[in-house]
Amino acid sequence: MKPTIYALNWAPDFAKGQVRDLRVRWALEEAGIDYQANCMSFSEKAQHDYLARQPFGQVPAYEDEEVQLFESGAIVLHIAEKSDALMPTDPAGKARARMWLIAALSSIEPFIFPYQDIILFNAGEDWAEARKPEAEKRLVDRLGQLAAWLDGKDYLEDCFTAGDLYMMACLRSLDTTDHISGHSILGPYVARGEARPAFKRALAAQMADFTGSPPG
Ligand SMILES: N[C@@H](CCC(=O)N[C@@H](CS)C(=O)NCC(=O)O)C(=O)O
Repeated sequence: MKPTIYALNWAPDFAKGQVRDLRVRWALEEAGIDYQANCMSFSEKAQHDYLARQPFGQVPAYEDEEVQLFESGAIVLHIAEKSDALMPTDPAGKARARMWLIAALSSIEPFIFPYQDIILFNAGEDWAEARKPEAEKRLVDRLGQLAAWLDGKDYLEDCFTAGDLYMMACLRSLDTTDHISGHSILGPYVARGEARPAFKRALAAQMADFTGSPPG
């Protein structure tokens, strides 16, 4: 049985190429693991059967011969354990790759989310305009700390790992702004990820699966 990812058959334009099953598709492509995608409508993902896979009614979910999982970070880590393409072979290297994936989730994304809430989902609202400068400052400061670590390096550690995959995916979610594309260190770092053939295949596959209609 091929691993199955559960994804969406429709997303708003700004989310296309960003929906988080992309992270899982990318990991599977890097690992050379063939998979199938089960792409659902918004109403299908809210139904009882799917909530048994993903209690929050979100994508992605994942199933292979060993396990059913949700949470894109957990799924990417599970896949990474299967492939030297995503994890070094030594225990310390593995631990540091896991550390970076968790850093992306817990030390970078919490600075991205409030900012996106303001600029994407609540643009123009008085409260959003009032909070924007502080949210932007916090984000820029945190990105600066990451950039200082990456200065002079191609990847977070000696070679590309699942930690980079996840970090790059988080950073590229800022692609409607110039915080990454205009950054002298983070821009090239994310571009290095987006240039990987596995990323390109994953992105093309997600885009090709958007064949559905908006929720009615
Ligand atoms: N922490 C979860 C977040 C999943 C998530 O936010 N999924 C979004 C798509 S990127 C979703 O399903 N949104 C639709 C909804 O929440 O109804 C993960 O990383 O898997």
